Amino acid sequence: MEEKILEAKRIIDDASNITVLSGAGISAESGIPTFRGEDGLWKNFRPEDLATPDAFSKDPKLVWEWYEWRRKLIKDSKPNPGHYALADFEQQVSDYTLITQNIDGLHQLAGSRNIVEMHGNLWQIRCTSCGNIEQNFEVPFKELPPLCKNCNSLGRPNIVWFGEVIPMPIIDKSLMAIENCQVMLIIGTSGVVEPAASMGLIAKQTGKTIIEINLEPTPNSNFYDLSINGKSGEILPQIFRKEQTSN
Ligand code: BJW
Ligand code: ZN
Repeated sequence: MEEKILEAKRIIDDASNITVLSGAGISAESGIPTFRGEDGLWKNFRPEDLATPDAFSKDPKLVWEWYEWRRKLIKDSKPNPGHYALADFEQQVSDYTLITQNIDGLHQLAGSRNIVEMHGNLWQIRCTSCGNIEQNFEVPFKELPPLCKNCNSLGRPNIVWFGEVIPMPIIDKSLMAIENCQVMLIIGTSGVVEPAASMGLIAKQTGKTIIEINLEPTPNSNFYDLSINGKSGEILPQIFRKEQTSN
């Protein structure tokens, strides 16, 4: 492990353009459940009942109740050392993009700036009629389901559900960041949900060095240049720690 962390440090020290792809695992140490695995959300909830456009048209209130529960959970949580290590690192490197599949907003709270939110944001409501997007931090909601401030139509979470297309500007920005980087860090994602899952493969095909940080091996681990298994909240601060120089 120590050896792998030193190797990651060496790779990162030599790079001036870094792209990160993060997933639910980076927020696990903030107490936010991941999706898959033993304690994952999909153990107790069926995605087809809660995270698809069909589920929302059938029962918007049920879907909103689930999101309200998650908003409460996330509002009470804080960024962890992994989020902070990435935010500090952004200040030290000339080109840096953080692509996140997370909707929790914890990277922003930690101070990260150049963020691409692939799957949307839990704190935004999008009108199903006029498309207006509103920032909303109410927990609990004054009215459920929430209505659009512009036109009073039904609001929905501004989140990409299964079967929905990720907005093209988001895909473009992600691909551009991958194309331009020298090193890609893939942190806390199982790598099974497309199109995020293919981002690492695209980076690899275009000759980038890829470092994965995950509690456990993933289906893509063998494909990457370096795969470090452990908690991102413990590993990231070690990778980005600046050595003390004596003078
Ligand atoms: C730690 C840790 C610690 C724990 N430290 N690590 C091609 C092939 C097959 C299927 C498809 C395909 N293209 C599209 C699809 C369909 C679908 C898909 O991919 N399905 C697969 C599941 C098979 N994709 C879509 O529908 C996407 N749309 C799309 O592609 O549009 C075009 C299209 C449409 C239709 C047909 C064809 C093309 C949209 C996907 C949207 C995903 N949205 C979700 C839910 C949003 C709702 C919500 O949050 O409320 O986003 S799914 C869920 O998974 C969530 C996450 O962002 C996403 C990824 O999960 P993530 O982050 O990887 O979490 P986990 O739980 O899976 O993994 C956590 C990891 O952390 C684990 O590995 C742990 O080990 C690790 N870990 N603690 C470090 N402390
Ligand atoms: Zn509206």
